[in-house]
Amino acid sequence: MALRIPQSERLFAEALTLFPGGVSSPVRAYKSVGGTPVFVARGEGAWVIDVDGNRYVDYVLAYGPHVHGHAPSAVVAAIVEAAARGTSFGAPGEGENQLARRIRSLVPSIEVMRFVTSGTEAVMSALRLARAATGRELIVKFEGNYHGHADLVLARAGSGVATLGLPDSPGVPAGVARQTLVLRYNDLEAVREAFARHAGRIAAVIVEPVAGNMGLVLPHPGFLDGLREITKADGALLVFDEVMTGFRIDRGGAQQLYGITPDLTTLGKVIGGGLPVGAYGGREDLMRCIAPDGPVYQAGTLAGNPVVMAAGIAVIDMLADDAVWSRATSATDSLAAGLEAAARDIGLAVQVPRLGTMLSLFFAERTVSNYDDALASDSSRYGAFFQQMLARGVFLPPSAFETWFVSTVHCAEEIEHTLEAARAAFAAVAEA
Ligand code: HOZ
Repeated sequence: MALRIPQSERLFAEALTLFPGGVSSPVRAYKSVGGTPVFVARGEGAWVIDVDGNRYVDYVLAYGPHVHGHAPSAVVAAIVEAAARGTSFGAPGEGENQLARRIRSLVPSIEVMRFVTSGTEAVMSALRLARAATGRELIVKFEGNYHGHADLVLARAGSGVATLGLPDSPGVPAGVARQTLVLRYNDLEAVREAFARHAGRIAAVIVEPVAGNMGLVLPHPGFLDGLREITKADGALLVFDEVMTGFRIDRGGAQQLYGITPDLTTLGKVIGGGLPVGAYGGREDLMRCIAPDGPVYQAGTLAGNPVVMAAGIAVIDMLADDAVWSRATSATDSLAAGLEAAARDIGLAVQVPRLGTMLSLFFAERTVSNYDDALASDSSRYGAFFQQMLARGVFLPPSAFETWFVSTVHCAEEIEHTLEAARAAFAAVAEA
């Protein structure tokens, strides 16, 4: 089954002369799945339409932000109205208060927050604050967790770094890399040992509470509680990177689902409705260290942008409807169960972890618990599956190390279309 994408091919040929890899962000180049990246012309609810007119059920959803699918009318109207009033002022706006109040009511550990313009910036700022507040320098992160592309968190990173199999951190000064201790996800013993060896020197542990950048990897029971206990006992801070999981694992994020209160949280994606955004926040005593209340500097010309705030408010308000939320989580469960059944019928071993509105697919015999397990899964089979699905009108992340996202407008029709495609795709993969 061949996909006809002459316009995408033409545009990609030109893009290769303009951008590294022909793209503005590496995973989009399809390096690990092969073929020409599809150029998207527009999105409609759960679907995207490419420049050649092909339609696909979309599980990329811009890597997470579109929890209500593409271009929901309430969000579009909010954006248009805000833009008509002016796109940026470099002055406070009421929309910042309105979005912040909503975030705080859903994620109460965020007592005080600051808006920034990307998840990367949120993480950089939160970790600077953690170092300043504790007077310590070491940061603990986990293999396969991705916290954006700042120097201090690039080691053994997931997402595009894993997809492309890149070496650790060319361009990152050795002195910076030495300040980051990289441990195995779900390995509490390794965390205990690190704290024993570096007692009183670790500023923060940063973690994706549910890892979404090596495929979806769930925390083992007790892992997150253990991180909370160990950090507290040592006087280090616990930072939950919920850029991906916020408003997706649960409406209050992974911290709500697991009942853990981190000291600081980073957010992005959903709170901007698909426009560039990030936020970090947490305990008031820590956040008051940020300038101008305190000495820790961080600023941004476009931070708290009124158009972004308007989009975020509309998205969060739509999430308040319980029926809407449970439709999305049920669609995620049906899709995951259907994928498992389809693979089992063909005799293929797959793992389909799912939680909230996130899932992923590993060609693996056993549960994936950490980065080494994810790397050991059969990513070339994933590439073949991806191409089969694309040709059948299903748009998946072009990497085994990215998460699939479901929206509140993925209904029975979209799930059935996807499962029908998956049955044929698994059969083709098994035969290859
Ligand atoms: N690193 C992003 C998701 N994990 C990918 C962003 C993109 O290519 O759009």
